[in-house]
Amino acid sequence: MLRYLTAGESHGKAIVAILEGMPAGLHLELDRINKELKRRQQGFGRGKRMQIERDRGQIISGLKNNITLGSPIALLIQNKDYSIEKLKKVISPRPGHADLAGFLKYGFSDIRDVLERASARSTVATVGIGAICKIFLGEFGIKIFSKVLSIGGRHSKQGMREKITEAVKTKDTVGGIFEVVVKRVPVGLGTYAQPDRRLDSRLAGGIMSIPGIKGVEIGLGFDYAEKFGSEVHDAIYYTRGKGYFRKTNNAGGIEGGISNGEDIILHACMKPISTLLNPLDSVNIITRRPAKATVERSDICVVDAAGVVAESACAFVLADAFLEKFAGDSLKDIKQAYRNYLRRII
Ligand code: EPS
Repeated sequence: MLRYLTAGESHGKAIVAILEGMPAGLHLELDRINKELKRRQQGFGRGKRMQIERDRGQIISGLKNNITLGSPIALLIQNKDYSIEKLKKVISPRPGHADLAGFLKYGFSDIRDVLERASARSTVATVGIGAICKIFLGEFGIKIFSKVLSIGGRHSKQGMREKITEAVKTKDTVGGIFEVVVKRVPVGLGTYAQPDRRLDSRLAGGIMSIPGIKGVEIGLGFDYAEKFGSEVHDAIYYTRGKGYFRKTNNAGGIEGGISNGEDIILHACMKPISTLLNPLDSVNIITRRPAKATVERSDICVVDAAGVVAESACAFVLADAFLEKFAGDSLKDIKQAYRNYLRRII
């Protein structure tokens, strides 16, 4: 239904994304996209690059007078730090990064050719696309939020800040866990009918595609493994007018690969950034002798930003699943299909 492609190197001219399958008739304001891009740049522990960039999108196709045409939407975000040709060669791979595997896979002589595309800079495109999907979902009252739950094992706001400050002082990095919540999702997005169409596998895949993510949980997640069925499954109730509902939401809004009408709740774990100012042991790829890993400008902690990117990844998956269920070429047709469906199920 919906698909997108991104292009661009971290220090290339720009990051580009093309979104295809957005219906005609959706009102898109660039300001809304730029607000999301700005949210991605924030958070305690970001590096110097975020002081250089002022990420702003340009929509270069698919829109007329701020209304979508149903044709592909191309979004371009320029890099202020366009310097790819001038940057020094990288010869000691960073443990934890794509550096070594990418270098061996593609047969490069400079690890920079890996890291320029493997960089989390590409998440600008995910957020741009996600912002458009959020505007679409907003037409149906669906809203997506995220928050950081812990940093380096600390759960209080003060504790999280302390952990990041400690990482800055010790020239280290730190990861954490964030939560994504989606509200007012209708019953029936995704399906058990094929493994690749399950909503849970698609959401988990979307979040796992963000650099640095090492685990995703839905609802109770790994805690399910420690309980009896009678303790965890969400009992079903019905009231006239309100329809079916639950008093608990351990399933995180998804059962059998289908949204069940409750909030969708996801948790994800982000590893500490792999560029360390106090580098780990590595190997020089030219001499193959021991060397310290490359030190590049980077961030100390990006869990906050990862939450924003994950909101976007989820927005794309949900917009795709929504269009699958309520297919139509124009927003008007989709709204009609949605109304008919709600009338039937309540
Ligand atoms: C990022 C841009 C990058 C990094 C970071 C995220 O900019 P630069 O490499 O010029 O400092 O700050 O990327 C990574 C941490 C990574 O591992 O790739 C951004 O725009 O978010």
